[in-house]
Amino acid sequence: MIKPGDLHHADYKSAVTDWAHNSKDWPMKEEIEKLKVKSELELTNLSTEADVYQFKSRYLGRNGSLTSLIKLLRDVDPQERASVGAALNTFKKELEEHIETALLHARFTAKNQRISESRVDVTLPGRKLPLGSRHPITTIAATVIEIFTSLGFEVVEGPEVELDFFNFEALNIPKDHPARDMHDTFYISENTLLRTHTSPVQIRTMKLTNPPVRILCPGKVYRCDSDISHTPMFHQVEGLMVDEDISFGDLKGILTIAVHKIFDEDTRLRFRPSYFPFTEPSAEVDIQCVMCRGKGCRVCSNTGWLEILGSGMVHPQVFRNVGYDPEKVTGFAFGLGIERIAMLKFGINDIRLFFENDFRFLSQF
Ligand code: 2U9
Repeated sequence: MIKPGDLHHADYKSAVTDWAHNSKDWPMKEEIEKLKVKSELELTNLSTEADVYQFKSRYLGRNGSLTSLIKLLRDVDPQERASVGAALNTFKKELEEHIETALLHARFTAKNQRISESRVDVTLPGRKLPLGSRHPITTIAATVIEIFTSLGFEVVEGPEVELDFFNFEALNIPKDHPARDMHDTFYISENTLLRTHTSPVQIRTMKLTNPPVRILCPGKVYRCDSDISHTPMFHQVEGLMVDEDISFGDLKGILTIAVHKIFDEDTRLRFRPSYFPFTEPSAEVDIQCVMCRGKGCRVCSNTGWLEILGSGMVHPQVFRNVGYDPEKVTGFAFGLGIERIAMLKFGINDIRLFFENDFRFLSQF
């Protein structure tokens, strides 16, 4: 004879019903005990929350094993019904408590598993954040500034929008000079313009202070020009040294030290006569070509030399224009373009690359 305890849950209801209706030799309490043993065994095998809910539905669901037993209570001998009912009730309560405990356990286990799976390994190396770098123009400007400040020059800055007087007139640049033409200068009005060099900063400084003067004026300057070696804005560093008895020898000495520090200690340089309205005499400084070491190449137009800066002794008229007595003081001045130095040092052949902000270019520095 098939007994209810031998059956699977699906067969359970009908088998137990058959038995309850057909047989009186199968005590209900024994059946409860069997189901209890079976449920305890199953309870030990539950691991996930889903397992627990399935278990609950197998025993306490509408067609569950215990629910089926409870439904049979009305067929039980009336004398035994109360005690069987109490036994069923106790079993149901125990089962509900076990289910609650199993649920808590399953949730706890699942949570622990989630935590251990997502645990951060603090010994792993951190993710590298992309690190920016200095713009090559900033690097060269900083190098030049460091060299001259270590030689006793003080950095002074001034406005980029200037008066014609400070940018041209005071610097002895005549009215008919091509630099004053609309094609070379960005005019804001008849009398105001974007400075074409940082020289007006030296004029302003001299008008405000008495000699001695030893200043360095870095900054942006503007010229109406654009091609492979010119941009409408570029950076200059200009310097001025004024005192009693400053000579062309001082100019040569200071600029030789600076050029050797900017390039190489054994870089050959030469002072070549030139002309600027604001200096007399004037000289341009050439270095031996950094590409061919003087042999002659495309970069130096086969001359073996590269022009890197302009210089000269401050013109007496410039001193008069700022109220200095040219009989009492002398001085030298110089100017260099930062982009040009950067192009030579880094081997860049197009000045426009500095301002296009192409990451492939910038990330090389
Ligand atoms: C005062 C007196 C004299 C500054 C000077 C140069 C020569 C010069 C160029 C270099 C390359 C400009 O950037 S560039 O295109 N500069 O050749 N500049 S002497 O002379 C001064 C400045 C201020 C009061």
